[in-house]
Amino acid sequence: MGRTLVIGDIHGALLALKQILKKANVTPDDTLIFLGDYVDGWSDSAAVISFLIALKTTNNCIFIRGNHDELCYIWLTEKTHSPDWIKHGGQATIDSYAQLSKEEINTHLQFYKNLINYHIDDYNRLFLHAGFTNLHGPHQEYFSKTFYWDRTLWETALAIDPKLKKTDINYPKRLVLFDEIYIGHTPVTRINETTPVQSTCVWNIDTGAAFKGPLTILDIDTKEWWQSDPAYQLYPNEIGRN
Ligand SMILES: [Mn+2]
Repeated sequence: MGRTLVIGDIHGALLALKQILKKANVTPDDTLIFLGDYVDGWSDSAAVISFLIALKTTNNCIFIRGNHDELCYIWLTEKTHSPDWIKHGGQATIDSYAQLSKEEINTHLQFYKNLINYHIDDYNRLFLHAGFTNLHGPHQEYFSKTFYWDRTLWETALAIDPKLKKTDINYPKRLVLFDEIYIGHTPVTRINETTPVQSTCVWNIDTGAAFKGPLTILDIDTKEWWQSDPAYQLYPNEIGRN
C-alpha cells in the first residue's frame, strides 16, 4: 500500500520539489496531493508545471488550485494582469514561459483548467489551498475564489482558545466539519515557523518556499515530513518574492 503525501506551495522552486520527492523516497505507489501555488516566485515556474504534468503519468496526483495558478492562467489566456501580480512573483512566471513552445503552453492550459478547488478523501480529510467561509462546508461556498484566497480559516484556527471544547456552542463551526484540513497559502514563516504548523484540525504545510523557507512534503497518516533546503539557497542569483 502506498502512502498519501501532501505538498505545500512550490512557487516555481522545481529544485526544491525534486529534493523533497527524493528525501521522502516517493515511489509510484504513493498518492501525491499538491496544495496549489505552483508558479510565481522562482525561475522554474513553467518548468514546475511541465514536471507535474509528467509526474501524473507515474503517480496518482491530485492538483489543487492556488490563487497564483489562477492569476497565471488569466495571464496566459487573456493576456491581462495586474501590476500587483508582477510584484508578487508574476515576472518570474512570465520570463519562464518565454522558453515554452505553443504546444507546451497548450498542455499547461489544460493542466490549469483541470485544477480542482478542494478535495475530500474517504476519511473526511479536506485539502484546499486557502480556506472556506461557509459554516456548512465548502460545497456551500458562494464565491469559488474563497477556496484559494481566504485567510480567515487559518486565522480562526490559530486564534482558538485551547480551553474551548468542540462541543461548546461558540466553537467555530468550520472547524468541526472535518477530521483534518490541509492548507497552504499563508506561509508559517509569518509566525516565525519553518515546519508544518497544526492548530486544531488544521495543518498548514506552506513553509514559505517563495520567501526564506523550505518546501515541505508530509505523510498524512504518520505526520512524518521532509523538507528541501530553503528555496532561496537553491536559486542564489534570484530575488524571488522577498
Ligand atoms: Mn496562495
